[in-house]
Amino acid sequence: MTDQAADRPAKTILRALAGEALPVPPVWMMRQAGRYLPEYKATRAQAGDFLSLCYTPELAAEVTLQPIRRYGFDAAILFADILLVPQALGADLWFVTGEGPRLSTIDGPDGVAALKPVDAIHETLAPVYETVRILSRALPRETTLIGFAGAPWTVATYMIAGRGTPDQGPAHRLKDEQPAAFDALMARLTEATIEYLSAQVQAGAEVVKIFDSWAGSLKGDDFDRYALAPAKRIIAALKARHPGLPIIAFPREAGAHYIRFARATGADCVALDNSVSAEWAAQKVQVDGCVQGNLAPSHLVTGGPALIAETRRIVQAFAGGPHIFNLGHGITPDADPDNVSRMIEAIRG
Ligand code: 1CP
Repeated sequence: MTDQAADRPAKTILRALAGEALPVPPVWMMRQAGRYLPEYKATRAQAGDFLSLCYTPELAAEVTLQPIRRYGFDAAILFADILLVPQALGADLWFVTGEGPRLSTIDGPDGVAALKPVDAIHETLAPVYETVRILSRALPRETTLIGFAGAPWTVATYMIAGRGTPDQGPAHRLKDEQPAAFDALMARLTEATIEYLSAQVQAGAEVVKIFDSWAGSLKGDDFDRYALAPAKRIIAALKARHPGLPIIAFPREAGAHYIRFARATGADCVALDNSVSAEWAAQKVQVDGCVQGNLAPSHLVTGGPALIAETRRIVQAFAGGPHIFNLGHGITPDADPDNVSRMIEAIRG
């Protein structure tokens, strides 16, 4: 008699992250819990506002589980936000409906000096760890739980400007005009990110992902110094504390830098935005390990034959190596939930 439990293959996401090319790639979506889902909107209304949703473990766990129930994704991503870390370091944070996040701003050394020490973050972030604990008990056994944080550069862009910016101008100015203050902020965020992700792993996260959404605005040496080096430091520290922990990194719009980033940071997987072609990335990036991506989120709004053709093309392009199917960026609120089902059907056939 074979032992069914022992025979069960390891979770598909973990197999892909370990370097296995699977006949059907595992799939999840960035922002899979979100406003395109009516059940998300209902739970968010129950929470009152976005931050209350993030800090109420039962409700944050509920919205994390909603897309798993509806679609059977291979991974669940913790519901939280990258801007909870600045708040835990003492920044004011609020969300303006229909506009996005607002924070108190940092424009020099005094602002950095006023931040709380890294050890203090757990006080604010404890509910997030509780969400992870609830999820690690509640998820189906085949579903992988992904924790996450923003990368130091991306988080710094919001802390410096006090909001999202099209070109990250204020952060570039602080970096170029007051490098000591900027470096101190980056150092504090790098250490806070290590502590935050490590606590998520202790609570039950099986994989962590580092989102550097604005890495593309770092050019030349700046990319190495402020995107590649912090990622390398965070990954090395996490792997020293949690041997074997798989890590996904997303240096969005890194372009040709993706190749060096994948080799140099020690990430087990790089997430690809949709500005790079799957065929290029298969040749240049996937040779160094697992890749994740890279369907343009707009296809989930427009649907039709283009959604199916593009989904199949990406699956085909990456079929020769380890691949986790995902979008090139987050799904948008105007996406049609039925198009997500059609995408999954095109992947799993
Ligand atoms: O109205 C609402 O309900 C809030 C919309 C929303 C959601 C659903 C925000 C505000 N954050 C989130 C959740 C979130 N954010 C997750 C949860 C898990 C999931 O993917 O399902 C994750 C991983 C994030 C990460 C995040 N937040 C990033 C990095 C990824 C990316 O999309 O580039 C960034 C840049 C943020 C900041 C942020 N939070 C929210 C918004 C609208 C933004 C972007 C602001 C801007 O445009 O600059």
